[in-house]
Amino acid sequence: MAIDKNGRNPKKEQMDAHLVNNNMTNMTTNQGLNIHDNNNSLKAGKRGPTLLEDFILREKIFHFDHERIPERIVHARGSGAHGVFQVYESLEKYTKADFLQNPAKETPVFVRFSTVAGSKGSTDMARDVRGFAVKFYTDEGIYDLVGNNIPVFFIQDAMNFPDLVHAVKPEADNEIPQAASAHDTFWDFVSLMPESAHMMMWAMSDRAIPKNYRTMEGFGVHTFRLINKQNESHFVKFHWKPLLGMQSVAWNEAQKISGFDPDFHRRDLWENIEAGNYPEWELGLQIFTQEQADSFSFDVLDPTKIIPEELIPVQRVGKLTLNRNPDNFFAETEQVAFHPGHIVPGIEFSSDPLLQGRLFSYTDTQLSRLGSTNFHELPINRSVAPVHNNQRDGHMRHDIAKGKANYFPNSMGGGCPFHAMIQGQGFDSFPEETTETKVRGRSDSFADHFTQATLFYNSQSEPEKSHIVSAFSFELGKINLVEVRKRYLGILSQVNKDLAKQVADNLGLEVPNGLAEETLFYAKQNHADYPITPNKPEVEKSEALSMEFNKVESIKTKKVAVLVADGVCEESLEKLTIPLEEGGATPVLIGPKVGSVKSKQGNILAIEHSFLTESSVLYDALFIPSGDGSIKVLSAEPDVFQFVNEVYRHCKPMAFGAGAEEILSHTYIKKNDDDWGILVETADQHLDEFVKTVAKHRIWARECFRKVPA
Ligand code: HDE
Repeated sequence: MAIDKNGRNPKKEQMDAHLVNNNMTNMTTNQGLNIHDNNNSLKAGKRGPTLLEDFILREKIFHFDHERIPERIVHARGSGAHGVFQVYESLEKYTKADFLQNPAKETPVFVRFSTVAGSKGSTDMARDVRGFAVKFYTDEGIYDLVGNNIPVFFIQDAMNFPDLVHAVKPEADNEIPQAASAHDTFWDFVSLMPESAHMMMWAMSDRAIPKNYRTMEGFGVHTFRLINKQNESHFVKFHWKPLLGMQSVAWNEAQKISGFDPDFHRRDLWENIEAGNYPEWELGLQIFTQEQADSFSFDVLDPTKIIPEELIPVQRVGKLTLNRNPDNFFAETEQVAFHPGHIVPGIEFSSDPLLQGRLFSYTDTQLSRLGSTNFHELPINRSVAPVHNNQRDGHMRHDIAKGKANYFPNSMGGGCPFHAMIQGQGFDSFPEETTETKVRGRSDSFADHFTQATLFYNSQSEPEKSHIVSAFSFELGKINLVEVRKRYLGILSQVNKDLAKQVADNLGLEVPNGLAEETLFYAKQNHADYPITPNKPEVEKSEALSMEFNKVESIKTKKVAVLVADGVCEESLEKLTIPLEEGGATPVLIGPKVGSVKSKQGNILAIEHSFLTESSVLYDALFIPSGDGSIKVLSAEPDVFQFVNEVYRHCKPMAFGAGAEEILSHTYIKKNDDDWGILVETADQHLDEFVKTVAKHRIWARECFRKVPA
């Protein structure tokens, strides 16, 4: 049932059975009746009133009136794609999960990426956590790994989730702001919840403004269990490692992308899959034993904690490739229903109290969203493993169950469907011992809220640290309540004094002496002895936490803006466009208007984009080739100066053909200030370095807040 050696994909075949092709067909009603006039309603005379009898009009409008379904309560904005997963080597030592046994087996998957706070139509580029939800259509049923691009979470117990979401969503009285955490209710909440400190460090880092979905990591967040055939259990943390490495944008850039192209991530995913640049991730596992878990300074059941990779290395065990766009957004990306409780034998939950609460929420929410308990019958949600049970009826039932016996046990149906007969063939829960007393409360092993927040901050490169300072300063600067700003500075003071000081300076405040009384008041409700003496961490620094220290240098799929006008020199142009294309990047010609430009050599070059439709923020790098005529036109174009200033400010590489550097004199860039990443062709300097510089992604060291306008 997995993808066979001839490439037959059972999930695709199952879904193809539902495809509707309107090619060369008559228009009909939903009852199959041919329609010959789809423009005019039935009236009493051409100028008379419309007749109620017009069932064709009524059916059309009735259907239209009900086209919308409620959006997801969180993660409403998203994009999905189909693909495959393959394990590199059998993982039988750890798990009996069938799809993790055989490297020859390709399992179909559907992945949906999302932002969390915004509505369905909100911008992709919000500062936010990204959802990374993977549905595996395995031969043993559906397995959903419903993760995020950040390995920890804001809260420790599911009980706080509705409060967190209420606080981050637009405010209750005026529904402002959309897809943004920079507002009073959110910071009020997190300033009273010190357990969110670690997550807030990640959320204020560049991880929360990924350049695209293809270049972000994914995490299962909670600790799960792997169970092998011998019923031995190991704990596991799931990771997705993008093969293109991690890339993010600058915050100033993110804000502008939201205006120029709010569908930036959606478009990127779609276009790259269409172009055959299939996004790839490796599945990483941190596998550890109960004894190891017991020895850590933190609790592995606490979802605000990571396991540093220095402690338990990530083993890369398989590959996920996204290779097919959906046929229909609504039918697939909107109707797909994930659930962390969709598991297969060999994978199990831990007692993480956040995970335990999720196990209720995800099926429940589908009732509001998809309207029926039969959501599993929708083509995108259907298992490729056969489904047989006595669950019946309900809204929109599709399957037609034969026979009278809809109960168990029965003899009238021959006892069918019967229990899986062989021991271990059906799903068995791991027999974890539980001897505890029922209690509503929180473990004191969850009370160390700052050690890992500090670890995260200390593990960043200098530019990454400065982005975190800016993000806290921006968000806290946007809120109205000075008391909340002060309260949050109290939290930052526990994470890193230097960080707190820099943010306080930007807000015109002093760093308070410890946590605010209100923060302590709420924290004491969970831990009477709060604040506790923190445990000594196993590591003081973890390079795996920094995007900068984990860069993959590549120009693959990068887009380079090439500014040209009439008179551009083709020779100069090709010096860079050819090596860029050879390396898998896309140079895009942008001119004063769409249509064409005439080169110095007299050829017509097609121009699909103009300064009017494009912006530097949609590109990874800039190249301005030589050509006197072209340079003259570009030097009189304010949009070009803006373009160059922005490319500089956002730390992107730029190259100028001989003579083209004249344009710099119209910008805020001081030529000799810093030539790192600015390549200018001269008699003895070539542009050979450009491809390598683009591969480096950004030259963050060039960052110069407020010195160059953008
Ligand atoms: Fe979710 N979450 N969540 N969540 N979540 C939903 O399910 C919920 C949490 C995540 O692309 C909802 O079908 C609770 C952590 C993703 O369709 C809902 C709690 C993580 C997606 C829900 C959490 C996630 C969702 C909304 C705390 C990372 C999008 C619509 C107890 C590990 C899936 C839906 C998609 C969606 C509940 C916390 C990831 C309401 C109660 C932690 C990627 O059921």
